[in-house]
Amino acid sequence: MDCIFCKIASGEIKSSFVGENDWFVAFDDINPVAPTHVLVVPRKHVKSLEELAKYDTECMRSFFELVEQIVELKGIKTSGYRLIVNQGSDSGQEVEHLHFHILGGRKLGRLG
Ligand code: IU
Repeated sequence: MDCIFCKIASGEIKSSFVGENDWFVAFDDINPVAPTHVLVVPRKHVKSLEELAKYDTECMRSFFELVEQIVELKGIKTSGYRLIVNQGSDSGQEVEHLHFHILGGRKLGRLG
């Protein structure tokens, strides 16, 4: 499958992970929009939140544990951060492999 995030997750494309577990890998976004901009990506080619929700609760727990590790590592746990998923064309989603953006390190402004 020609999916860049599958290739990053499998190590076929070299990337420096800022965190990983059995279900997810996390790496710095190549085009950051905040001082901290990390992507958390399922190792499997999951396309949507609905598809991810079919996996077991261990997967969900591992996701939130990894987010916690990353915000601690990046020093934004106390100051705060935003967790975003773009899904579908109205959201501006560019990569079809589901990914969660963690943004922080500056005032992020209102959504809208
Ligand atoms: P979006 O939610 O699909 O719009 O976000 C895709 C993100 O993936 C975007 O912030 C890109 O900068 C980022 N990205 C990346 O970090 N590495 C890549 O090789 C590619 C995109 I392609």
